Amino acid sequence: MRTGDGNDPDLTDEATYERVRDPSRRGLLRLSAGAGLTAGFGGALPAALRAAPAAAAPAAFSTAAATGIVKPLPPELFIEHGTNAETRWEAMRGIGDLTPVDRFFVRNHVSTPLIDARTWRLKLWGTGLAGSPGEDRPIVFSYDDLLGFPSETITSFIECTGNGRGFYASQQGQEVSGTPWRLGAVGVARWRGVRLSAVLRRAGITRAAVDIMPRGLDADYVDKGENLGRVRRPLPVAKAMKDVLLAYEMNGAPLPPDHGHPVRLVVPSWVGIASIKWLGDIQVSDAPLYSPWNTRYYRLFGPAYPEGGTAPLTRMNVKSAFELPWDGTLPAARRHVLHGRSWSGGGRVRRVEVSDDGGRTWRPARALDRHPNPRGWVRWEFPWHPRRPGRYELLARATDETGAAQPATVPYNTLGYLFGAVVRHPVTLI
Ligand SMILES: Nc1nc2c(c(=O)[nH]1)N[C@H]1C(S)=C(S)[C@@H](COP(=O)(O)O)O[C@H]1N2
Ligand SMILES: [Mo]
Repeated sequence: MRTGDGNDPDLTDEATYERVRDPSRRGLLRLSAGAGLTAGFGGALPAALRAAPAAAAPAAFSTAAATGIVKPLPPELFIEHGTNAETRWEAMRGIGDLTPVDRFFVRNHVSTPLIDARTWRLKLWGTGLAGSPGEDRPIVFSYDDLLGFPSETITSFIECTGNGRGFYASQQGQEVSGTPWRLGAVGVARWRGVRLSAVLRRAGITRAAVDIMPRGLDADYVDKGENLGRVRRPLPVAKAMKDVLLAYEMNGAPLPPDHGHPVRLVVPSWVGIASIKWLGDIQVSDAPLYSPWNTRYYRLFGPAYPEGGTAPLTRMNVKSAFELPWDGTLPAARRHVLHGRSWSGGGRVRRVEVSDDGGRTWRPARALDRHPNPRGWVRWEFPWHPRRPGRYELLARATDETGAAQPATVPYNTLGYLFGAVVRHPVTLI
């Protein structure tokens, strides 16, 4: 198989990936003007569509809640956005390194399916496996088969590519389509499961394999009347063989329904869409693969980007959040210790600074984690003694080990991905 060494391109390197795989550059695929530019996300789905019985679905569906999410979404922990739920950052105050399941964000294109692990099967097929098994005669693994592999545990964030999207409008005055998250579409969990590479090897992956396409068992995703099929997104073999997990546990318990029960992919540091939930099958191919999730979505379109869009997005960018209510109040004339977290798909966060004067002056925050996990986040604190009551904007900016930092503004893209600019967090002292 390709591992990215020798003459094989290392597709986990963004620059290489862009050069080798950009469909618009290769002329393999041309996006019609309307296709990528106006597409929205599940947040805009009408209620009738969200609650529709899933005729083509392989499993039972929860339609109890309007969101299609199974777990409780108490308003002190979550902000609901259509079929999605965002973590309130103040709910992370006093919480350890891991985001508990009761407050971990949920990003669902449709409803959470309820799948029985006892009858569940993972099917691998395609031209990148020895003997090129077709979809009709795949290599099959049961849940117990996966439990029989050596297990591995990693702590990694999963973050929606659109996390922070709402700030394109509120800070930059730019209209973008999709769920207007603030910064709560991210969580860190301890994931236990089986290395995807081990399962791909057992299934007979060949040296000719270049892409895999994991696909979920949730219902078909319908975007403005157009059925795009089940959620699936190609992943280069180099990343698939590197550090991807087939996870069956989250924070020490079986994966909960909303987070992919019985088995999901965890693709560390990459855009959340790569971490396919309710995994049903994986196509392994000796030719590049395409789906709407690496062509019309999850690429950057806009005047600052190449005609036809960038290559499919891979790593997440650097972000920071305060563990404070949004636009809340704090008692005036007191010393406060502000808390927050910063993270990056580029690796360890090396430095965090805070400003309370609109970014004119910055002072360093104090890291609470001595050896931050490159795939997780660093927790930090910042003593703050504001002199006057009134309205403030708190700014935090981080720099990761590659030197990537958070700018004051970011270029517009139509779908509002990767908002990595410094967020201006309002707070009033009374
Ligand atoms: N099958 C399936 N997998 C999926 C999705 C989905 O809707 N269906 N959403 C993706 C997106 S966009 C994100 S950000 C993450 C969210 O994971 P979480 O809901 O466990 O937080 O799951 C990804 N995997
Ligand atoms: Mo996402």
